Amino acid sequence: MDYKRILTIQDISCVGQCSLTVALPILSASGAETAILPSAVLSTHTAGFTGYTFRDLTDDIPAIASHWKKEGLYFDAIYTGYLGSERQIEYVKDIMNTLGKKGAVNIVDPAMADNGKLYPAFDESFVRQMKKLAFSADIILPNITEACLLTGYEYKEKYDENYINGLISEMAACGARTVILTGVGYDSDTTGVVVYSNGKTEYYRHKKISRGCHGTGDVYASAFVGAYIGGKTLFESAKIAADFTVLCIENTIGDSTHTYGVKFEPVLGEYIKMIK
Ligand code: PXL
Repeated sequence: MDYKRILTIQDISCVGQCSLTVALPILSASGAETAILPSAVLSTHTAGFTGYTFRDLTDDIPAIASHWKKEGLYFDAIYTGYLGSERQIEYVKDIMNTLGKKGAVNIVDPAMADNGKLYPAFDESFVRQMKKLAFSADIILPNITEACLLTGYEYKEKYDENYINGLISEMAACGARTVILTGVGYDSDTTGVVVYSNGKTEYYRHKKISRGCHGTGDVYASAFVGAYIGGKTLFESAKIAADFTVLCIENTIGDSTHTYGVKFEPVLGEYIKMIK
């Protein structure tokens, strides 16, 4: 297997099992060299905690990127998650345009919303900037809320296949080439992921666990990126990421005191087996 170098750009939530504290170990477990660019440093994530600290690192980014250029450090894939500011998005776009090796894959998880709502730190103007980044990427990994915000499509909690096909068409019309749409369930016991690429749509249905856990979007996206950059197909990668995320949730739900993230570390070995 080729040894690939991935850059992931997302925040450090010091405690909270999301963003870089999830992406770095999962991508490393996939066998790729993983470079990081922290978008911001927070004491915890913003879902369910109050009084968290937030240091935006936007102003550090241009100097970091220009040092990498000077050193000739380029990447096989650039994968972005939760970003620190609207202004930062321009810098991230520039990094995608200039620091990828030939044929590099740009992957955007437009981590900004869930369950019909934007995360507390973001507003409409952030969404407008995120659209530019998302629709210039090779692969986008939104949930339904994020896909609706990116396209202006009406958000619905209850929906059918026609609704989802309409949402995918809107994404394609806005310029999306490959979409991994997460959290798509058509009945109460299952959920799944829609994989859209080259005009073709496939669906992977899997078990739904009733307790929603924070950080699973980041576990999913990181597991997907690791599998895909490691050589699995889009659909295999989407399936592996889903199966691994379910495993992480199953490993967590028995512990009612563990509320802020998923206990993914004890099952990382299973992820390594899945991508072999
Ligand atoms: O998991 C997405 C995420 C990442 N980083 C921070 C967050 C969230 C979701 O709320 O608050 C800081």
